[in-house]
Amino acid sequence: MAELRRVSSLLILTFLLSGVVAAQSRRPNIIFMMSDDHAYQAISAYGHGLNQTPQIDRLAASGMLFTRAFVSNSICGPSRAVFLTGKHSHKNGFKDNHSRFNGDQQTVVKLLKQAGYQTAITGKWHLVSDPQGFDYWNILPGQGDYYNPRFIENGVVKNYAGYVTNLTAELAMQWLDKRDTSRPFFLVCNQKAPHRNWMPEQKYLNLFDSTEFPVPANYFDDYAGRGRAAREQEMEVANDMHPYYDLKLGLDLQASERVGLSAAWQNIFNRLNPQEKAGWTKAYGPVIDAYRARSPQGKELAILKYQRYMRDYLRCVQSVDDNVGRMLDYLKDRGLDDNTIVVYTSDQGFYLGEHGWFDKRFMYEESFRTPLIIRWPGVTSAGSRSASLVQNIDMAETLLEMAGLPIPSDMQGMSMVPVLNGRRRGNLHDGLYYHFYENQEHGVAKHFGIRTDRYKLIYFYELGEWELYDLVKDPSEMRSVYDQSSYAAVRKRMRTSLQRLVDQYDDADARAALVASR
Ligand code: SGN
Ligand code: CA
Repeated sequence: MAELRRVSSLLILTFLLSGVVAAQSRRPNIIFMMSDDHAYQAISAYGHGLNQTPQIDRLAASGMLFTRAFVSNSICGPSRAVFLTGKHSHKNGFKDNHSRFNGDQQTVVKLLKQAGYQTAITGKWHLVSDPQGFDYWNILPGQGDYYNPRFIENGVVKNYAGYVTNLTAELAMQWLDKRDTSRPFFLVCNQKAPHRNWMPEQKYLNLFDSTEFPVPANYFDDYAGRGRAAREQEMEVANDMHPYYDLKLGLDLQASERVGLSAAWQNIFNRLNPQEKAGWTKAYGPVIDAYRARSPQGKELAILKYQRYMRDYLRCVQSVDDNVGRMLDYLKDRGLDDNTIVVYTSDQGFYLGEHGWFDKRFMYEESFRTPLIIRWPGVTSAGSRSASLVQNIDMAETLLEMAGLPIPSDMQGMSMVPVLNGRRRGNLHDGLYYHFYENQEHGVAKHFGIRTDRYKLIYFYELGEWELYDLVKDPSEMRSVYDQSSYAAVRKRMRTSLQRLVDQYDDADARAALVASR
């Protein structure tokens, strides 16, 4: 009898365990790809017509594309910290790029790992402290280099020959090759590209040589109709881009030229091997010669800079797109695409000449918004688009729910699952909260604000200046209506809604700034 009981309990145990294993292997794999500074304007699925990204479009064609996805603090490290924690910057502690991430805190990675997921990250990290919660990490130190970069593999620095965008994807796929196939995986593949200083891969050095990109309607913005913040920034293509470092209007520099960003450029250029340098000289030499011969000025020079910027930026995007394709092929070839969720996004948006700018930081649309495409086999309908207001603060909770895990009560976002499965058609959020803290490089004043379906209220608290935009009447945000009497009721309502979000997210600095503004 005792023997029988032992056998039957063993049987039950075996049955239960096999159930656990089956449930685990049914759980979806997740590949999360985040590029750095990839503007939605530079993804053809978003329909801006600048370039072609057939691979990212392929992902969009088989998943859901978000036309109104936003970040909560438009800059690299902070955005990544929000993604990891599902908390706003003032809660996760990483407010600007000079912060250091406290890796001891709860992250979506750790929660997935605890639940049995294998976890890995390759490429850009930018959070200073070592990654935690990843079984495997192979990250770029700081911003990383485009050519022949160093990576830090689980703490050990190694040199690689090649182009960073290809390497980041290859390291990810090599890890996938080695993983334990009996368990689901969570793989983060973060591209450095197309971050400044936009150094394209060899094979794309001549792409777009004969393309003249359309200059944005507000490229020559005079910043009238807004406050000081827009006027006083230092991120204008025409005035703040460096001739060598950014625009490659000189390659191998004279010793006397090698100061400041010119020296930085020379160091970066010296990472190229002789063959690569020769390729660059061949491709850019004629451009440099033509520029020197003509020596354009004024408006002509401003447009030339824009064209130089767009060509290199979009060439970098092309390699990103190729590698998204390699990743999708990898999944397909191994029969993994049916059970793997794929996310493509950027750490924020970017200005491609709108308002005359490059870079990000502002709560204005181009940098506040970010591309977001999610394919969840069996859930997202192919080629669907969502205009729901969603934010990077929602990503951690979304991934947890996708994996069937509970959502910790201290996370501050909302799961996007109801949007992904089509049950929720409207906005996930009534209002999105934003707070930017880093007034250093590029001179963008600190600000916080709220965006609703139609309006955006921004408070530049260092300047004591408010701005209000009616996004239906003025989608390019050229004219603040904060002081217009016809918007008095909107202004009042928006200030109340902002106060509510500040309280809900418990942002003490913003609360104090609001009190002081009364
Ligand atoms: C660097 C760039 C800036 C850029 C920041 C933040 N300057 O400092 O142009 O805004 O990174 O970018 S550079 O001279 O070093 O290229 S972020 O994506 O890392 O937040
Ligand atoms: Ca970035």
